[in-house]
Amino acid sequence: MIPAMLLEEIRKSDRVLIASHTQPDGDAIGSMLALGVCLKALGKTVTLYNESPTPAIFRFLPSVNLIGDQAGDLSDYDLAIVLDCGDLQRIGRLSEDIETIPALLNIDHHVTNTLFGTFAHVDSQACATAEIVYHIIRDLGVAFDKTMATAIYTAILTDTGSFMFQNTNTAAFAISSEMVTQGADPYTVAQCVYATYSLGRLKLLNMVLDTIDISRNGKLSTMFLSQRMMEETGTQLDDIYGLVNYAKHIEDVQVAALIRETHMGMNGKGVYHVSLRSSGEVDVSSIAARLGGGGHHSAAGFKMEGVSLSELKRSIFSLAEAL
Ligand SMILES: [Mn+2]
Repeated sequence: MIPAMLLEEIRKSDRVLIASHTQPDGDAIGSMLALGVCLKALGKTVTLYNESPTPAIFRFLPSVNLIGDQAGDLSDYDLAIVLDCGDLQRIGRLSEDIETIPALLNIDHHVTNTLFGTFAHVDSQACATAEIVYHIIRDLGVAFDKTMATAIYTAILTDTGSFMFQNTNTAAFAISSEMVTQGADPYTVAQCVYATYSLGRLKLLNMVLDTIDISRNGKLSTMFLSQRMMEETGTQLDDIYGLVNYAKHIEDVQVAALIRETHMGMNGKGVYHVSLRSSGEVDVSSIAARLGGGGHHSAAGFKMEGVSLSELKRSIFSLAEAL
């Protein structure tokens, strides 16, 4: 159920800024596109903003060029909508000023959502933010076209790990089925999202798999990705999409961590981003939240800086004892 107040807030606004998190995934991109196209159909002026470039695997989406990294003059907007972000900082630099826009809707499905904004609608039971966006579009009375259908379908497909993750619910199948009826083509989406790996990505995968370490009790695995590996393979951030899942598929592993070096400082101390994935039993969002990050039950992350790689690995492995 979408709250009437949320729909009213959208109906009465004319100039809308829609934003989502940096390093966007399929849910961030698909939710933005579907809602953006819907609001345009209602005659509103819409800007879709993401600080990061759209990953190559999502550039096939119809109307994807509506997404840009310029929000323009924020005083031009009467409404901001932030999608798929557990906290406002996830949108990047724009988080400093976006609250100058008179109304800010926070629409999300992360359990760790901080309920920022003038109105928050967080449904942690939703398989993807796109599930909530689907209901908003329906409640606004806008008919789905191929563009919206492909965006919603892609978002649900990727956020549920192709209907394999724990968040896969009946809505994931019901909405996907309806989106296919409305023009989404499962074969095309699968080809674009899963079958377009560059040679560089496969070489990077080879290097990253070589770094797999398993805790003594076998329940936690780590992988490491350095900036140098990306330079050597000529890969970009969007090539690492999904890499963390490989270490999760190992027998007995309950928690997989991908440690990505984002900045190398002096004395071997760096800045690291750690992605955590759970095979289901362990709630990694609470582990991430304890370390200053956030996410979902089965997929979460946090940042760590001013530590060496060995210090960081030691603290991650210490988590294994509690598993
Ligand atoms: Mn999501």
